[in-house]
Amino acid sequence: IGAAAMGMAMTANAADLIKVGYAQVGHESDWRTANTKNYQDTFTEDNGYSLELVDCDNDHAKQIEAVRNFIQEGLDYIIIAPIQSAGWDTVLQEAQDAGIPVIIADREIDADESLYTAWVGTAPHDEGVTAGKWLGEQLGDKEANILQIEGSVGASAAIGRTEGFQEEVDKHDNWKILDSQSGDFTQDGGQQVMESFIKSYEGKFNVVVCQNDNEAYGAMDAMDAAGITYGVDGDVTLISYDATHDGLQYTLDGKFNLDVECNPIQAQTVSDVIQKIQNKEDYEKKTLIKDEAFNAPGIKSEFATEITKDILDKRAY
Ligand code: GZL
Ligand code: ZN
Repeated sequence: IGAAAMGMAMTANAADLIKVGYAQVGHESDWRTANTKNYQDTFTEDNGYSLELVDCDNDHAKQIEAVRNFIQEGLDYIIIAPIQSAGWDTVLQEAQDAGIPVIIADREIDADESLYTAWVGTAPHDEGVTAGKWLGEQLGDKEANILQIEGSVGASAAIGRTEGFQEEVDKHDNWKILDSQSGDFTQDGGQQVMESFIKSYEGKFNVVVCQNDNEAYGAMDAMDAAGITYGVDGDVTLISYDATHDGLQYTLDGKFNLDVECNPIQAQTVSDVIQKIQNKEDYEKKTLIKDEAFNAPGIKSEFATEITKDILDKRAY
């Protein structure tokens, strides 16, 4: 075809772009930052999209409002990473009535699955089970007095990790979770909760579980300030989740004993679902993003891989 016609075909004008809204949790953690960047790098005009990403600042009401605005704007697709699992039926029904497909991403919601088109995310329950199985393998029949810093209240990522880990705790009659409080997936939250734990339980705990790397950074600061040692050469076994770059660096350095991965690189998988819907092809209702677990060098485990500099350098986030 002539150059002019080719020119027309090549420049996808605004009308051809698929209009996508992403109601993002917020900016609470390095994991979230990596997830946001991944969407911005994937849902580009070159890839045929116009992306409206709204940071909902960890506020459920703001997230509902963002979705309502997407509906008003008549976007083609709405993606939601739900801050909390509860409270979605009404707005999902509104999106469905407006004929806009909704994809739930990253976390889970407590809503009938007929209310959304597809789900792409990870398995926090299994992540919690992995942490518990690894701890059991490493402790043998030694006792565990555990302090847990949970993620954001009502978030499936926190609920799942708590429940999965609890299943493993219940298998050991000499394990006890002394206390478990939310650090809201933030470094400040982790530090504040750990400081209060130290006041109540100093000298009584030998395991700290943080439900994301940023909370673990805060917990390390609090333990450093109290002269409590942790990691492979410390008195306290430190377990974290996310396996972000800095979390794996601490694992490589032996400060974290274990970091259970939760992979934020999910945008391409979501885009693939959208493309199938666009092309009226069959697509999976649910797609699980695979996770691994990494432990400090020198630790042999059936449930985790020894982190190496090489693995760290290859990490996408
Ligand atoms: C997990 C994700 C969680 C991360 C946190 O799927 O939703 O939210 O574990 C993030 O770091 O804040
Ligand atoms: Zn289970």
